This record gives sequence, C-alpha cells and structure tokens, in this order.
Amino acid sequence: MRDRLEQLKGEAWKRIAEADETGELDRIRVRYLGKKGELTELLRSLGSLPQEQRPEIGRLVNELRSQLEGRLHSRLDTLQTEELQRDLARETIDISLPGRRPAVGRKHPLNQVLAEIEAVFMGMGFEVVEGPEVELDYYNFEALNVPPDHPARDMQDTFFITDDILLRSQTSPVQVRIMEKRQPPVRIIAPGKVYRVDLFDATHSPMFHQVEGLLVDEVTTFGDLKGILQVFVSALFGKGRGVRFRPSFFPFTEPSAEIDIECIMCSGRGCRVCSNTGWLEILGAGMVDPRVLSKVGYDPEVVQGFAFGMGVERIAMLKYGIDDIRLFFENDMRFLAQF
Ligand code: 2NL
Repeated sequence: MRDRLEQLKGEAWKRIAEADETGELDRIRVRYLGKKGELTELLRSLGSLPQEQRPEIGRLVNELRSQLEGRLHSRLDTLQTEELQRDLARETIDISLPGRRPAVGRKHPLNQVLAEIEAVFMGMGFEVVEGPEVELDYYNFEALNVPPDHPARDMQDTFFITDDILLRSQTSPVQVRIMEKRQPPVRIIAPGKVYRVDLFDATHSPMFHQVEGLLVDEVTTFGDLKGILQVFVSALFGKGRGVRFRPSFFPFTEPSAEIDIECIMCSGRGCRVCSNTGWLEILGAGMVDPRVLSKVGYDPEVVQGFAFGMGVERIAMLKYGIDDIRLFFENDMRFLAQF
C-alpha cells in the first residue's frame, strides 16, 4: 500500500510539472481527486486493510491529497501568470508609432466670403433673413414690378415648376415677404441660393448665391445707399479701392445704378480681366420703386427705401482672382484647401 502511494505520488508530481496549460491541470485533478479518482479509490479500499494499518495509511492518503491540491494550485498559479505574460506581450501597443493626423475641415470659400459680407452689414444694423428657394411667381416677379412680358419671366430664363411656382431667380422675394409682415423701419439682408436657366461655363452657373439688401424708413436717400455701399466695398476690397455708380435699370428700383470698383488686376489701367475699361461691376442697386412699396401696403409718400443685390461667386472670384466659377462646385480639395 505504501509503495502504491509512493508510485501515485511520483506519477502525479511528474504530470503536474509537465502540464503546460490550465486545462491539463483540471484533467489531472479529476484523475486523482475526482469521484472515481485514483486517490479516492484508494481511500475507499482502506476497509480491506488490516485494522492496525488503517489509521497510518489513512493519514498518508490524506496527506498526499492535500499535497496534491497544493501542487495543483501552485502550478495553476504559475501557468496563469505565464499565460498573462504571453497575452500582454502579444497585445502590446507600440505607442512610439506616430498617429495619423486627422484632416481638419474648413469653410467653403463661398461661405467664407458670405460670412464676411454678412459681418459688414450686421455691423451697420442689418438683420440676416432667409426664405424659400421654391417660390410663387407673385413674390419673385409680380410684387417686384416685373412686367408679364419681361424676358426674365420666360421659361428660357427661369425654372418654372408650374405656371405660378418657380425656383427663385433672386432673393428679393424673401424681402417682400418680410415687408408684408413688418412695418418700417426695415433693415435686412437676404443671402441664399438662386436659380437661372444658364449653361454651366466659366462665368455662368444655373445655381449661384446672392446677397440682397433692403432698407426702408422715413427719409431714406440715394446718399444713404452710396454711403453704405462705400463702407461695404472698403471692407471687402480695401479702403483705397475706387468706386463708381453708373446709371442702369431694374424694374424694382428707380433710379437704378450699377456699381463698379477699380479693376483688381490692373488697378484701373485697363487689362484683359476688365475688358480694358479699368472697372469691374460688382453690384446692382437703386431706390425701391414706389409701386413695390405700395404692393406690400407701405405708403411711398411716407417711407422710402433702397435695395441692392450682388452675386457671392462674382465677389469671391474678384477678391481671390479666380477665373472659372465651376471651381466652386467641383469640390476639388486642391482648390478648396487654398482658402
Ligand atoms: C443684381 C441687382 C438688385 C434689388 C436687387 C430689390 C429688392 C426689393 C425691392 C427692390 Cl424687395 N429691389 N433688389 C435692387 C436692385 C438691384 O440686384 O445685379 N443682382 C445680382
């Protein structure tokens, strides 16, 4: 019996020492200490021994059982530590590897210029207002004194959806809607997308951005209009930039003017960009036609107003010397990242 115990012990120690994964230790435990384990069986067979040997052998079996448990436990400890070290080594993160720098976005150049324009007029007390791009013929044309036979009201020039619904061709309808709702003084600018039937080429786009402005109050003069537009030009193109007002015509203003600045490229000497005139057109403007005021319920004998309109793309092209409007809409990062 003693020999059998010694033999069991030798085998078990060897197995435990050779076990190289925790699952193997479980199998060893079952083999010796399980319900049908070899040591358990031995304990059960004690009854067949002579009475005087039983206490001594019983003590040895129990001693072996607790030694076995101890060894299994410490081997398990060792294996778990080794496994952890292996996992840690395998999952090491190399923190010395430089990271990938995320690309930082920026405002589209058109929105940069728009923000600049808005800031100038907000500084002079104008409020920024917006309105629908799908409009009624009434707000886009009728309320603005555009006659029924005007070329702008032709399908060749404006995107009609039905007979009386269209894509707005200017942002003036936003201003008409505001005038219908409020009493003077009105001091607003209306930025946004506008649509015209045009081929997409270097200087035309069927969709572009406009900023219109409107001021209506008691005693408003053409001199006020000139002063405000002079401030605008100085802010965007520099204080020394020459400005001229040239007589023109719009159905919604009378008198009307187109505003030119000294050519950005040649400073007035004459070049290809300004067609040798030395001047570049940047704005249309005028005193609001009394008929437009009457239609929204204002009394033209009591209030007057001025209005102006500009193309954001055109301003941005002149400011940055860009010669093709399509560059704004192609989303080529090599172009956009320059601003
Ligand atoms: C241009 C010219 C202009 C207006 C827009 C306007 C608006 C109202 C009443 C009267 Cl509600 N006028 N807007 C006036 C003159 C010129 O735009 O060249 N735009 C790109």
